Amino acid sequence: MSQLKWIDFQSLGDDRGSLVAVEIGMEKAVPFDIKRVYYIFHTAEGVSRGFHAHKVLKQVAICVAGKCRMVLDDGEERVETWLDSPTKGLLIEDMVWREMHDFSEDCVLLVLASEHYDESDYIRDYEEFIRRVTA
Ligand code: T46
Repeated sequence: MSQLKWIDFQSLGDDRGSLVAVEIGMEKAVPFDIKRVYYIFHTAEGVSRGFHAHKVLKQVAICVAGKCRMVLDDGEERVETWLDSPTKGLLIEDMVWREMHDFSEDCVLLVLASEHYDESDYIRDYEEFIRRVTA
């Protein structure tokens, strides 16, 4: 994982405040057709989430409020970053292990997903993930 892939969303702010629009099928800021949107919020203090990879699913994670720390691991390299901007999306490709830590109390993590929910797409065992990416 040589580089984190960020997507910058234009802020359509004015003196009333800010607005970000994610349009599907227009400028293709998000490099897949979005089939699902979910958001993670009210994460209890000290709780970490994720700890899995996806076989096929690609996602873009945007912290629309607060912040959390994202760890991405492609089996060769482990990198981490703070998600703390509503105008920056982090692309999470398939076959990348992810962990989310240090959620602020006000964190709302919005995720755009390329596929519908499918539990069979998850690899929740790190040893199995490593076996698959190094096979
Ligand atoms: C990911 C990270 C960033 C559903 O029923 N539908 C859904 O679309 C999702 C995302 C989850 N669920 C159910 C499955 C579990 O019973 O909601 C429960 C919590 O899901 P999970 O434990 O997988 O949550 P996280 O925060 O560990 O992971 C989630 C996504 O599942 C995952 O794809 O990449 O956020």
